[in-house]
Amino acid sequence: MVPMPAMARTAAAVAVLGPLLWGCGLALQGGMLYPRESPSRERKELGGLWSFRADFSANRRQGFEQQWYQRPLRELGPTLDIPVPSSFNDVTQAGELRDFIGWVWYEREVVLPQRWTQDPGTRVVLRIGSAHYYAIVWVNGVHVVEHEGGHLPFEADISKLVRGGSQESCRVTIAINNTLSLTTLPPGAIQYSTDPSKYPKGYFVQKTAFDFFNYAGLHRPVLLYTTPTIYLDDITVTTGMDQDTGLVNYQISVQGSQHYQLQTRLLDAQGRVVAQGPGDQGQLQVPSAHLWWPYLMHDHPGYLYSLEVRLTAQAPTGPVTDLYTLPVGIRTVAVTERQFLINGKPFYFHGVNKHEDADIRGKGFDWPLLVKDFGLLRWLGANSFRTSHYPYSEETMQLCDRYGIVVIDESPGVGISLVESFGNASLQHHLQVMEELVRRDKNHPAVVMWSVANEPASALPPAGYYFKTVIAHTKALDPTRPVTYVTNTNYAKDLGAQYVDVICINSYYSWYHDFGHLEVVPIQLTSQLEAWYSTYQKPIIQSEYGADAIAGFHQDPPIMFSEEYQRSLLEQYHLVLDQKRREYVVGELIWNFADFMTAQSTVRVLGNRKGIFTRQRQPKSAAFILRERYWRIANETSSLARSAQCAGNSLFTL
Ligand code: BDP
Repeated sequence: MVPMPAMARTAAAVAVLGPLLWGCGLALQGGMLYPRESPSRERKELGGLWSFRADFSANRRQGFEQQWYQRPLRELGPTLDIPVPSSFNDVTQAGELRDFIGWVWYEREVVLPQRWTQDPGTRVVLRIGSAHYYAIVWVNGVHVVEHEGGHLPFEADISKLVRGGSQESCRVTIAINNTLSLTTLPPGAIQYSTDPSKYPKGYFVQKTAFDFFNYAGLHRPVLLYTTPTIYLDDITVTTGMDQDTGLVNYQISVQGSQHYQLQTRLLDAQGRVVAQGPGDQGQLQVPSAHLWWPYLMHDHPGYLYSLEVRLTAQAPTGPVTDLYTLPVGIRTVAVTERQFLINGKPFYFHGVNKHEDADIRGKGFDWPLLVKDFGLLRWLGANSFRTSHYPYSEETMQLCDRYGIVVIDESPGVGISLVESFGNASLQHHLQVMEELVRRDKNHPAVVMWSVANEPASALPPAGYYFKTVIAHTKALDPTRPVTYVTNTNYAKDLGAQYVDVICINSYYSWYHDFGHLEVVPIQLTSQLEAWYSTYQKPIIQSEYGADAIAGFHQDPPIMFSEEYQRSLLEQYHLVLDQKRREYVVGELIWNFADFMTAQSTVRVLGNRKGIFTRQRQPKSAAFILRERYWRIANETSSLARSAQCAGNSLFTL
């Protein structure tokens, strides 16, 4: 890295995150239940236009020096209207905002329902679905919470701040810094260039070792919700089967009092109570249970029960009731030496890797986009995806549960490439992120495996201890699911593979080397799969493979970047996968579902073009190849899929 002069170091200190919560210790306090409405809980979405200012000052500290959180932002200078949820990068015409590094400030006035401010029995919580990367939140100028990490929710109880006679509204201010450092997840580094003959004063850029644009902002819904002051804080559900009896184990935590009663009921999809039980924990038994099955594995995929939890207690203000309903899918997951089993049956992942990425909104959550993507997944016959390379929105996970789309749930551990990112600070943060991820997603039946990282430098000496620790920690948090990380390290040098349950391998034969030589794919892929399997005797997923294709570029015989080359490369992979899936390969996930934006470079033409759909979700030729393949594979294992396809794809209807 370029040596840093004093002036630049000041900028670095700011750009590389301001006030920090490093190493704030493990074992998270409290739950992170998705905010659902119920007779005892209300929600108020704070989506729409927020006031916004990027701090372009040289040291990026002007916002803190002038305390922008103390007064309305507009009183302290010009503001922009920026939509939430959205990345801020692509919604304006300003190139300097697209590539901005440092603190940006969001602000919004919120009108509060009178009861929220006057009823002492109401607890008001501010919840942020995701703010990338480091966020500090104030309400009416009072600091309420900070959070590190761009892909997981956090919240603050703001009851005390909004309560009181004349409060009709409150001002929410959120400062967000997108700077990535060697100990963030994903890691990055600020690189300073100080040669005045080449760069302007104070020039620095954000370096990263991952292949997607570092979009930033308030990416997911921000909302207020209420609970009573004695409330259901967390629910953990695990499920099993005994013959045809479904077992639903529940554990409930309550905050606000030691004295309360709990009653839990399980309702089927028709709303009939099928089991019930009292207390903080217990097991519900469901005779002749409907299992949660993946899409194309059963005629009713994604069957969900509803777990209704009712808390009653006596507060000083009077009797309290809190109600929360959690969707529950009854299913089991297991791994053998050669198989991945769901409900005891071999499951083959025929799916995709995705990104949260689209024109204009960047990584901002968007319902129309989500519905379109799920429609395309079902059209394709995809039964699964990996949340490459960070946790996706909670709403995405909910749709996976409902539609039976199986998920490999990946942490933001992507681009861990330097030895400095394997130190203790990184490790502690990685453990914390896994806690937050498991806490958020543990109850989703669709999630069948945790992925702690993508393509880390797993041959570096500290990687062995590092991944042993992260994987053991994840298993301790959730003993019910297998754990993996995705590797592209040579099988003989990979120091963490011994700790994973399933080997996930990425490879790009005849793309990043042997350019244009599709004939090398079968031999190279076969050698690699054989080497991995004979070394580890664990099931293998081809977790990435693919080729860039610019939609509309045609060359026959195929040439790189044409649609024909992408198709042909896929076909070469499929020759081998068709053999090995009868042995120990348990899945194949194409890279990538859709084209997506990356940092600019000579190897990226307006982003990564390995999508089988364009960024606007239109199919390239490869999509049709995969569709034919995925349905064929599904047909081999399920008579249902065959009949659905014959009957005009009635199963596709969303
Ligand atoms: C893989 C990475 C993925 C990249 C892909 C590519 O896991 O994030 O986008 O390569 O180069 O190694 O297209």
